Amino acid sequence: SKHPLNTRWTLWYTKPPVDQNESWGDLLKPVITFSTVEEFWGIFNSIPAATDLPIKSDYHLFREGVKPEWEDVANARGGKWAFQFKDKKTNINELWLRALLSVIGETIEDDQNEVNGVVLNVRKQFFRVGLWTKTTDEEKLKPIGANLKRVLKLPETRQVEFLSHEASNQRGAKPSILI
Ligand code: M7G
Repeated sequence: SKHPLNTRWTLWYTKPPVDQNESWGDLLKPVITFSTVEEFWGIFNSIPAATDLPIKSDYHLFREGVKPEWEDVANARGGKWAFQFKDKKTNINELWLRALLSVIGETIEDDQNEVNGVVLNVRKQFFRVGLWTKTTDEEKLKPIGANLKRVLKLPETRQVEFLSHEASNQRGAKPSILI
């Protein structure tokens, strides 16, 4: 028998632009929706690993019905905890899998339903993992940020940064919370 997850999840992919005319909306597409542990592994084992993705692509894993955009009502008043891995020796494939499992297993938060999804950005100089939340409420966010640090195996001396989506849209935005 299959092992159901608490909620259904949709994997999205952002492909790198081939020309300047392609907008964010043209590049972002849903790939597949699933609701069991077994389906998750089937999908994970058949899609390219993080290290095989082209630069400027993203994976997004979000609760079904939530688009991985600031504009979605579930995201609009929230933000993201993020960390950039700049060291080429980082095992990003393992860390991304750990992030995915903590989100679909909902071990990244205790019962609050504050996490909407998780994003992997593949960029020229780094991989960024971002954990998207419903709120910007510091009391609710801090334990989630601390869990993300543990999931990403970050030492105490490294910090994850929280930025509200509202602030992300402004130039020179500073992280509002560090943990
Ligand atoms: P990014 O992928 O979050 O980070 O944003 P990066 O700067 O490291 O690449 C890159 C660009 O993608 C933004 O400046 C926006 O033009 C676009 N973009 C990213 N996100 C997450 C959104 C979104 O949620 N909504 C819209 N409209 N554009 C977005």
